[in-house]
Amino acid sequence: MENRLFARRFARPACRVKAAPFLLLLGLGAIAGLLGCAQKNESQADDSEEGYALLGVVEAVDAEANQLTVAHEEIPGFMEPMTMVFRVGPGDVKVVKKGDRIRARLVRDEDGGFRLIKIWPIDEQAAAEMRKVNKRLAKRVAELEQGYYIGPGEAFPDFALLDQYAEPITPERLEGKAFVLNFIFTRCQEANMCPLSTSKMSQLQRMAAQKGIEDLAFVSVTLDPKYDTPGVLRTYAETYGIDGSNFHFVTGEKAAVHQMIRSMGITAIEDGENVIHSLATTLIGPDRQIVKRVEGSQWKPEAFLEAIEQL
Ligand SMILES: [Cu+2]
Repeated sequence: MENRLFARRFARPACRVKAAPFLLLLGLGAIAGLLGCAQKNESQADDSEEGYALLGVVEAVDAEANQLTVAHEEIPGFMEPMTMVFRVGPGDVKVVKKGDRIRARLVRDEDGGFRLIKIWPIDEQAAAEMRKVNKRLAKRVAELEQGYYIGPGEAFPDFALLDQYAEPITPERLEGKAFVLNFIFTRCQEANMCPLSTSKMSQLQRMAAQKGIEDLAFVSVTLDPKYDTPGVLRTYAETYGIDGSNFHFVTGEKAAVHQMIRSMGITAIEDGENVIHSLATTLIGPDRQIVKRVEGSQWKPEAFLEAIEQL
């Protein structure tokens, strides 16, 4: 097996496409124009700095009112440790459970109410496990030559990220399943880019279900891990009416997500609340070999369904 992989890696350089020199020739504006998803940047401020950093333990979840009761630690210069009720997003009340330790940003609503955004569950043990796996992803990316990515005929890299249920997603969890992978971010305003891509993934999921195809999964990796928490992705998936049983919207530590983006030859440049990005859709076989890759948003669910049926 090792020989085969070894031989594959060196025998098939043609399946890696040289992309970077082309991109380097283009200015930022040109990339924005060509690749879409460019929105006017209203604020230059780094939104990770919005509000106050908060650490706490969830004491109650009110799914109806979209509120969490959180016993939080001291917020230096702002608040003593105390238990209070916070407004949160509709996805957050579904992802976060009583007893969870969380980190979040505390902001004020226009009416003065307290709101938590960017809510992440804290699980040090799981995070350490995931970092271990993502080190292998980082190593794989570091081995890629400038401008090359991991393409058809090669093995899909190791990774460990979190889905819209805050459950870890790894190739092991997808073992024995083919999966279709793409990249999106929930704030994308360009109808022809992420929204279209998500609609097509959802369409492909329905088509495959109608054909009775099992052992198939869908993975959409965020291009905006700073904003797209599991809770935000949960709301996004539900807005599209997606069956979450085999469709994972994934996020995680920024470095790991960016390595995943890089490994698949995607460009993603943060620009305020927007991400200027390219797109690609990839089919990975149950043996973890990359089978098919289509650049941009013009891929056809029918063509992917056909490729899936041929696996
Ligand atoms: Cu987009």
